[in-house]
Amino acid sequence: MPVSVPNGNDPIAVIADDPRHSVSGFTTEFIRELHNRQGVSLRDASLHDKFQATASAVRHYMVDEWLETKDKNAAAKQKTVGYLSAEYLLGPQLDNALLATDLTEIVEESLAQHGIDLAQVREQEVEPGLGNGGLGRLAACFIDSLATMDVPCIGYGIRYEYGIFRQTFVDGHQVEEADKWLALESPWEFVHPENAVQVNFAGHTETWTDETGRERTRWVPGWGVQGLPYNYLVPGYGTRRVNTLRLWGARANNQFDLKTFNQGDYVEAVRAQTFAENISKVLYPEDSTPQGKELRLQQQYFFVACSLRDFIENELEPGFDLHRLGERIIFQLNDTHPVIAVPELMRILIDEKGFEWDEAWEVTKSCFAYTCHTLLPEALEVWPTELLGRLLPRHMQIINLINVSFMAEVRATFPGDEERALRMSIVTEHPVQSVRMAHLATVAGSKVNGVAALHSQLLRDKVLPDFSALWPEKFTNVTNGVTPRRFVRQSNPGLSALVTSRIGGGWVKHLDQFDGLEPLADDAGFREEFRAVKAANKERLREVLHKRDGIDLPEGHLLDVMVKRLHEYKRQTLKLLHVVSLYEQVLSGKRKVEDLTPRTVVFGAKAAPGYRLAKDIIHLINSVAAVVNRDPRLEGRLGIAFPANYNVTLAEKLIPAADLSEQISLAGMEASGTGNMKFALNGALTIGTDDGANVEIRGLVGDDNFFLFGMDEPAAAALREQGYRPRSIYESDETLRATIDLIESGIFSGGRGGAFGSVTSALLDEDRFMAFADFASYLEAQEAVEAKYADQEAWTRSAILNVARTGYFSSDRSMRDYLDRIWHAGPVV
Ligand code: B1N
Repeated sequence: MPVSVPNGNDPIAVIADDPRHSVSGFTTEFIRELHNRQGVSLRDASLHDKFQATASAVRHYMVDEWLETKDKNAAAKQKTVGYLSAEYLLGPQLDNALLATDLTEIVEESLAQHGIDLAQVREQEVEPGLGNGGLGRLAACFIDSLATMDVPCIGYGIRYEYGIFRQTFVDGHQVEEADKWLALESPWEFVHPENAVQVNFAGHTETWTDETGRERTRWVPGWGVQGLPYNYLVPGYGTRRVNTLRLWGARANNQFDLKTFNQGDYVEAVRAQTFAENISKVLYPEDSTPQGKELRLQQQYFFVACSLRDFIENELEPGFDLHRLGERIIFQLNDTHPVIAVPELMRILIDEKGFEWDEAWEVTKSCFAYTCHTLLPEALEVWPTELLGRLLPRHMQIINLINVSFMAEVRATFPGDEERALRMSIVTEHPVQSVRMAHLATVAGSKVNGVAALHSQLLRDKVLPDFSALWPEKFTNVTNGVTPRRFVRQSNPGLSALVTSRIGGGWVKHLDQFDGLEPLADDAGFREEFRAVKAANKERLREVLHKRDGIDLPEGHLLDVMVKRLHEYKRQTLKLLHVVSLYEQVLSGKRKVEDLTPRTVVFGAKAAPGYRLAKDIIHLINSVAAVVNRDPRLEGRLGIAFPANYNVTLAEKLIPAADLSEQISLAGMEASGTGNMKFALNGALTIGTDDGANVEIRGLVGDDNFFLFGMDEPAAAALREQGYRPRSIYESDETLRATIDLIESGIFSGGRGGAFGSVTSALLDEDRFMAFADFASYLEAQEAVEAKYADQEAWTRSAILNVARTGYFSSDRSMRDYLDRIWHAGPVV
């Protein structure tokens, strides 16, 4: 049954006044698309044809508003947010477009009249997986919020031909398959080959004297490529604004290469073209740990050069004075990936527009702000000057010049402190001469922000302390958020309808209205309805996992969910040790099986293909699952479900069904997390460390409604300082020892001991992220979970309070913070 949620006190969605906004109106559009786009009759149409026709017909309803938005922007001449991000993890588009156009019921009815099931049509969509995890999904939430808040924004990024790999399991091991998401074409994009942008690489620089006798520099590139813009519509909710996401695809450029190489090596010229087309071929599947590959730098410069050129040449009126560029654009650097935009803008202003250095630098500083998303030192991008200088010789010069004046400023402010100057330098000499992109971003950006309160504090105090001493006012925090449209309204229709029946529908745009639910936590009738929603969501998940993965979730279990990228710092192993310890306790008779709270632990996690230990952990999880799930001694009271290929589509089904949200990274490691917010907003309770945004979640929901465990960041730092010895914890903690010994016994590897030696010895010998140190505390917190779950009324009360108190984590609020404190921009209506 479709669930109708009115928009509450907000203006009705985009096209309510459109005569096409009716069942017959949609049917006309749909049949026209089937005929004209797919070239098939309804009788002969495949399910895929029906999806394509549905999607493109729905898109019709947004195009007028999209064009109108462009006109509005051009007339208003206000500041645009240029969000520069190498990743956008968009997730499926159809439901989002249906929600924005308020067409869900109309389309459902129209298709049903022709014997077509919208649910089946929906399943045809392949999500654009153009991101790895939280960073890419955050970018997608932010552009949704800006459109909804009527703020002009262009999202700029890369149209990867292959998104994040598809994960499969073969004998419990992760195997990657290419994500050919474009194989059946995307109905959502508009490509404009006529607006292709030239992007150059390599070559050399030379000086020349202009008419005024001034010495100038120019870049004589070695090869080039064209960037083709692919436009995606980003509709706001409950507004007429439709913003643009502009993703660039690389195409070979004949004229340029052939001219350059003509007299020389023709074959080399053609080879270089093929090679050029690889630039937008594939998303690097590393989350948090960039590998410093040349192709990645090419990708970064490629999309940034296209985007700057596009904004300056196409989005500003002819004759606009670029000295005032900062009044019209703020480029937000989503981590260091787009930071090469800084020297690119300098190059454009100086070499092409004839600016003096100081003028160009003033403009550049006003056009950028930088968001840091990590604390892991290995995640801070560094490019060898050899590589940068070879690929982008002019940019390397400019970076050196920026560094010269920056070093002069440091030395003037801290005379005689040469060590400080070396620590702060943009160019480091060790281990090889390299450019630290985070330093460059911090020097150039008007603001630098972390993504949760704790993270921003650690960023100031531990990652960039010298910079925060020099420019304290540059540093700020903006806690991440998630879009309530996708992650509550679309993904949890049951909860949406229930909430709307009590507090109205205004929450979809004003999530702080969730606080109106607070008194309902004490209403037994509401609690019962709330539980019924959760039960229905679990049932829906059971159907999805059965069909998608052949997994049969047991009924009536506590659903304990840990979904995120596989990384040691996130500590999936700690979760697994908990499961193995429960199993061990039953096997050894320390715990009666009937004392186990019936529980299914759900994992979802991709490992970077080159991250050996992470892949071994996946293999271990699958191996434990294979044994535990089949052991009759557990009487079906404990199980593991590990569906392969966790993605946005699955997240939308999994999160609304969860009871318990696992957010168990070592304190001080997870910059923010955003899954943690999605679970809380959907009424799961969190078991978590004092890390990232968990700190703020706990502060808002209260200690009674959150299961805290483990060391806090200062405690973890102190333990590391004093010398951490995981093996001594293993020796002194009987439960831990029995758990590790059970893994090493070979029981999960057909009797073969040592099969998981890479995992156990990483823990016993090093345990970089101190899982052993937090193990006892984690088990204790899990006992508290079981005690609370046994009292369903108390549990539900806490779950409702989690929903009621976490409206703060709307990405609309994050956007308001960026607008007020960093961008100094606002809506255009
Ligand atoms: O960004 C998210 C945060 O919520 C997470 O805590 C954080 O881990 C994540 C290189 C990254 N940080 N760094 C990356 C991704 C891809 C890549 O190639 C780094 N992702 C995060 C949103 O703030």
